[in-house]
Amino acid sequence: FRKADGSLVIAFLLVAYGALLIGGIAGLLQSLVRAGTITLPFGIGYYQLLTAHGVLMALVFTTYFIIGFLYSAVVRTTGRHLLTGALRLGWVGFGVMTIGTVIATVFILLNQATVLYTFYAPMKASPWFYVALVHVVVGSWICGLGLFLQYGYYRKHHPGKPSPLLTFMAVVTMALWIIATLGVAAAVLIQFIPWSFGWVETINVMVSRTLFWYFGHPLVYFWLLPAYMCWYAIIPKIIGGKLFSDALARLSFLMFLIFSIPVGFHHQLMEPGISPTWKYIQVVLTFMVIIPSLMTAFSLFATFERYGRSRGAKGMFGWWKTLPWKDVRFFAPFMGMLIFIPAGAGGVINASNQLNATVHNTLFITGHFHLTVATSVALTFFGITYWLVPAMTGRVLTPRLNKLGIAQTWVWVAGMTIMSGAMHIVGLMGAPRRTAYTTYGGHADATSWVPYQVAMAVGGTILFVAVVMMTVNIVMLLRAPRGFTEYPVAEEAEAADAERVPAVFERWSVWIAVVVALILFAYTAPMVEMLNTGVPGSPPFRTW
Ligand code: HAS
Repeated sequence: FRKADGSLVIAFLLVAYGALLIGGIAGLLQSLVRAGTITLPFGIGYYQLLTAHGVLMALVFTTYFIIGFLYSAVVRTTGRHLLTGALRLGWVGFGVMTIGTVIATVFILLNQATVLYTFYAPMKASPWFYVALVHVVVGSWICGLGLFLQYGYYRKHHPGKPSPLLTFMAVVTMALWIIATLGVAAAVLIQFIPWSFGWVETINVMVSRTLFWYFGHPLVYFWLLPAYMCWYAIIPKIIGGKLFSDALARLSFLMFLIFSIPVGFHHQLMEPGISPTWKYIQVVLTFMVIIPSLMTAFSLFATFERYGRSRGAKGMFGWWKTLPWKDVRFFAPFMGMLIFIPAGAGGVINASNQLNATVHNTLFITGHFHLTVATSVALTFFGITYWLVPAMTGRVLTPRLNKLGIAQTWVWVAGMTIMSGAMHIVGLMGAPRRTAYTTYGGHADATSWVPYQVAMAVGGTILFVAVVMMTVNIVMLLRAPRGFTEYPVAEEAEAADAERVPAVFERWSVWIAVVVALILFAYTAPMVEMLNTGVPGSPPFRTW
């Protein structure tokens, strides 16, 4: 890696891990408040900390890590350094995003943007918080342009050939992000900014929530797809095996692109103002988006089994013993995969209309996303970090650091199992999410939740230790001995496979047209209804 390209990637990773540390401190404090263990000093509020925790962990850590990783993947697999234009766009995007991130964080810490990471209206933040969000989104689009420029250059110079798998996946992930963020950008620009500056008096709450979830659901796949990039195209190389099928991996990514957007209503199943027919249609589409994850599970098992058998493994699960358990580059993502099995099952429960009525707005949902994004995705990102940082800085992962990485993974898994397990159980007992510690006047139900909330705080404390361990590991990685670290990329099991990738997979006009058609189908009628029934004077359109 050229130094200039490596520096860009490292800049993104450093902001990501800085956010993880501050978000981790906020997470620890709010879980202790919730358990009734501490009272916050200086008028700091539970919801203020919860906002900082959600924004820094779920939005800043992930987005920065992902953009840095996507850039690295494209540089590595297009076989050259970044074009000058792409590098410049990367830095400009980074700068714009970082201005926005700093402003947003300051306003959250000043208690002027205590609106949680979903910033639902009618909760109102300082207008500068929304202006800051626009910077983050626009900055990320500029970074996206840089990636597309590099991709376009590659395609132009390799006519008729499929692009490298990791580059293809990076392009799909960025396209998904851009299409999704159009929704949140529209909500912020057309609704939140005029309303928070006081230019208009009311806001159409249903439209704002719908635009948020139009973005919010594909957002979770924007987090997941980079983890899948690692699982499909990097893990096989780390274990010494080969990718099961290049075409299958591409197809699953295209399915995410198509089906992950028109499904936002599954977050709004309990909301009034949306007809059951449209909710039903979006639930069906939600079940479509489960399929590419099942394809991924199949492909991973096949990769592990094939590799095991090539090493002489016998029996149905003999391959298990042949995997490199002592290598943190494999172990951390593997624990992420393993936990994605119950995490995904929780998602299927949430998506089922009747079951959603039981779990919506309870701690079950909080448990679900701590297993998905905060375990499967986060552990995979940690696993990537152990080779990405050394590869970008010309250093090596020492055996000692490898051991520290394995220890960090265990601590994270232990903390998350306790915290998320307690959240799932107490959620089924009816405990609401996003509520400061309360005994509900000593009501028996609320009293029965307390032990679980204490377990959540114990898990949260263990997780905070894991965040500190990860921070120390990053510092040590940056100071590791100099040397060469490979950026692992798997070959396909069949050498000719890349040639067999259907050309239509990269005909973007087809896929974008399908995506737009599905979005229009799933959203037009319900949106028109929401606009027509909005409060008079509420933006975007209704003024009568
Ligand atoms: Fe979700 C709420 C439905 C996946 C994140 N989700 C959330 C929220 C977040 C989130 C953050 O339908 C809360 C938002 C808020 O603040 O209100 N989710 C789903 C469904 C899936 C799903 C159907 N979610 C995710 C992923 C996330 C994420 C991924 C982050 C990265 N979710 C919902 C619904 C709600 C929701 C409702 C709203 C609830 C409400 O009422 O508010 C699916 O995509 C899941 C499919 C996954 C699988 C698992 C496949 C397994 C694999 C691993 C293989 C393992 C191997 C290792 C090979 C079916 C790929 C094997 C080794 C061995 C030895 C066994």
